[in-house]
Amino acid sequence: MPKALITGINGQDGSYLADLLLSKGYEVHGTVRRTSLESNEKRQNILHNEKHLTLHPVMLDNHLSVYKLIQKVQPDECYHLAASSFVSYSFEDEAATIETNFNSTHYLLSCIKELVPSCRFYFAGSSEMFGHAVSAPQDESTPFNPRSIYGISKLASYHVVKAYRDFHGLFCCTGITYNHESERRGRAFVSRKVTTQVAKISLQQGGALELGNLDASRDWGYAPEYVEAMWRMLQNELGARDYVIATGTLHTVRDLLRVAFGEVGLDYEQYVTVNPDFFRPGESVPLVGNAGRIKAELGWEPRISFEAMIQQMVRNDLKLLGG
Ligand code: G4F
Repeated sequence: MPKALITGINGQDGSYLADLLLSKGYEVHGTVRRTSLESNEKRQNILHNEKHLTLHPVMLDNHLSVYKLIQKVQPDECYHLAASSFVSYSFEDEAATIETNFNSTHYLLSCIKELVPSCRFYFAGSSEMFGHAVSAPQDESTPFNPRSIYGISKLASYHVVKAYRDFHGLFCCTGITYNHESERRGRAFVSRKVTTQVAKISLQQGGALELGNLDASRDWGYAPEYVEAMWRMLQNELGARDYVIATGTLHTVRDLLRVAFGEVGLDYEQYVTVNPDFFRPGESVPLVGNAGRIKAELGWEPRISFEAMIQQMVRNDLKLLGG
């Protein structure tokens, strides 16, 4: 039975990946923060499968803890998804973002090299590595140009992954994922913020919805499909390669509002107010990915449409609220 280690197993992607790997017969281990063990709510994405998982409360920004983890688990595959993942432009968050996102990647790779060099390693990169992109759509050969500490921390990790592949011969690779959403998405991200509030409004449990730039656009895909791409990357017979994981289609926040409010028969213009506090720095070139390489080499492509995904998220939030 192959053994997989997922960092950040209780997050959106970690939990879907755990479901997928269990269904494929893997022994699945995952890291969580110690505080997550004290709260069922923080583990709500994995509670349904928890008895089949082995959880490890580990500080990933501590080298010795990571060493002991790898020594204990001896994984065949490691999916490094844990990260401080909200793209903040606040200076206060910088040190923590770098420590969590960069050091954890380096510590995991250095321990894998020492203890279990045959372990295959996936790193969760991000379209934020393209940041102020030089062209659109972006693919694996587009120059990186991060615009946030989050993007910089991901790009630095990408280079460490590449170095361990090129200089130490490890099977390690980076998936450059664009935004991916689902019923398990955190409520600070715009898709879930909207679908939760739409459900509340429809059930007369909530009022106005405050958002930032309604004309901001993103390449939004469906998280369960993206974790399948991650798994395929570690089975790659061509060797360890980096891939862009995206839909190739842009939608605006306004499109998101139309679909979400439309699902409950309401007009978003009656409920939405714009708050400049939620605005981000402007974008002249949109972040939209070309996933042609992963389609050609691994046969992966997105299936569910943006509209169907958002409608499904609204229906799920209605159900959670008892509607
Ligand atoms: O949902 P968001 O906060 O996601 P963002 O910043 O694009 O980051 C997500 O995707 C990245 C790429 O995969 C990941 F690296 C990252 O970890 C995370 O998963 O914002 C999406 C868009 C932005 O353009 C934002 O300006 O929505 C716009 N937006 C407009 N009003 C808002 C709001 N975003 C949030 N969170 N809240 C608003 O009220």
